[in-house]
Amino acid sequence: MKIIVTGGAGFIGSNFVFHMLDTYKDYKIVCIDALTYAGNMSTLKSVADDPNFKFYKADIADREAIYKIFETEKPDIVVNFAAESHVDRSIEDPEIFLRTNILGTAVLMDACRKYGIQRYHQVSTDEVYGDLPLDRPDLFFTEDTPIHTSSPYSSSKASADLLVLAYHRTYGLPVSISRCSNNYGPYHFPEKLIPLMIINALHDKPLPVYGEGINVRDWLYVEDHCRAIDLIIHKGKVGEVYNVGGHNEMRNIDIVKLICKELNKPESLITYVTDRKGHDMRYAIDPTKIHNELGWLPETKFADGIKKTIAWYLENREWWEEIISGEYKNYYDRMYKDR
Ligand code: NAD
Ligand code: TDX
Repeated sequence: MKIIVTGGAGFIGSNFVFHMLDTYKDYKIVCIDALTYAGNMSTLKSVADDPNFKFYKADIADREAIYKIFETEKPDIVVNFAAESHVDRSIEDPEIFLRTNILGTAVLMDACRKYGIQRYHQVSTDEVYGDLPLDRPDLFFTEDTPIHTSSPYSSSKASADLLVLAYHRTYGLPVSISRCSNNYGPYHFPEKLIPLMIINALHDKPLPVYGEGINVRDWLYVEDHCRAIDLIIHKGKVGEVYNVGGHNEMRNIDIVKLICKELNKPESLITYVTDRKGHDMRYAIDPTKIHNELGWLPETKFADGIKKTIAWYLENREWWEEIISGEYKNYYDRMYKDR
């Protein structure tokens, strides 16, 4: 079995590469990644010499490059993680989100049609459903919840999902889609809430909480997401969407306070800053379908996962120190200086 994993030098993609190489000793994993600001070869260092692993630096929206790789590799399955993934960056400048997330998805699926494939899997997000009100804790996103997006990021991901389902109906492409809630764990890029707060707290820098900090996210340890995708590509039904989430809703402010506590830092570091434009209030996944059909359940409780994650950032300083010393500084200033 040969699997193309796009975006494998990013957060979830790299964790998926590790999971697959560990779990299936006879599978070949071919990673395609453009190595944007979010992709890092040092993340893949532990598998670089694995004979079952191969890496191509390429942009998924570059049709010629992608067709060439498919012609050479003839993959059985494609799992598409490659994306522009940060909501705040999409608010600043949407265009690259449209190119990578929509056009890139179309190019990959065209390559699948041209060269033949057993399965094309699209890694999507709960953000395509929009948000839920804080005063209705009884409401959850199911696979039948209408698409109703808020940001350029989520709109680009929703557009891609519609294209994936259209390619199934129109061309009979064997597709599946997973829509997962917020992930956390090793190799999470420092711009995102949990790593940003860990790294700032370690430097005794202000912890910038948007608005009142009462927005709710549904957190899942990254390895649990990887196991879900593994199950879907092997046993999930073609043409179907599967929601992935572990019923672990938390307010942003409570996460930040927990990080302060774990690192023994004062809560006085917390600084309330101007809210994100169009900020979604609450995400909450109903994972009944993937549980009933595929037997998936999350294995890592948040209390353990956050400890493991903090320990990882403490033990892997060189990984994130290199990132935050470069272009990231400009991003951070742009985003937070006058907020
Ligand atoms: P990430 O930003 O950490 O990684 C994205 C990777 O894609 C990087 O390695 C980057 O170099 C690569 N990439 C970007 N543009 C590319 C292009 N044009 N061609 C090839 N490679 C390109 O993102 P992540 O958090 O690992 O998210 C992975 C996927 O999972 C995304 O599709 C995202 O929408 C989805 N998702 C993320 C979360 C989350 O909480 N992080 C939750 C649900 C779904
Ligand atoms: O500095 C911050 N302060 C803050 O209060 C940052 C970076 C975030 N936040 C808030 C905004 C959100 O309510 O924390 C929450 C989480 O923010 P992000 O880490 O940016 O994640 P989110 O916007 O929820 O999107 C994530 O989950 C769904 C991923 O980045 C997406 O790729 C995924 O689809």
